[in-house]
Amino acid sequence: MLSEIKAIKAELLEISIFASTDSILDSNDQLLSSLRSPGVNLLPSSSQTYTLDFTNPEGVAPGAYYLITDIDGDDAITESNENNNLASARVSATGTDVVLDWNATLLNAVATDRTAPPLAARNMAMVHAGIYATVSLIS
Ligand SMILES: [Ca+2]
Ligand SMILES: [Ca+2]
Ligand SMILES: [Ca+2]
Repeated sequence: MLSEIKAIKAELLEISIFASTDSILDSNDQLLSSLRSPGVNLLPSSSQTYTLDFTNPEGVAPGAYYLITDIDGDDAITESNENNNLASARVSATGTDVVLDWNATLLNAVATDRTAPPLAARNMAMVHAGIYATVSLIS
């Protein structure tokens, strides 16, 4: 992400991880963990691994979420490309199962699409009928 600049010698590099219902970082997303690493010294095309520990905060319900990593969110490092410092991956939160994941995906789709309540209710009923039929076949 930061390899496009010739070399990085930063006093402080900020890395943050957020939980989001979509792959877009916005003010509604829950900050899970962040760190400020002193003494970063990267050469072009080199990399460094950082570990951020977090537990599910109380505001994050079980289900599927996107983890979004934001590097240099406070813009302490000047780069030739400031628009490639985010990455996201969809994960299942601790304590979830496939039904909760499907339900979370459904709720995320409704929230992202801003589906009107009558249509959302119909869509959710259809998805849950499908979940019930699928789980019935498995068990
Ligand atoms: Ca978001
Ligand atoms: Ca920057
Ligand atoms: Ca960049």
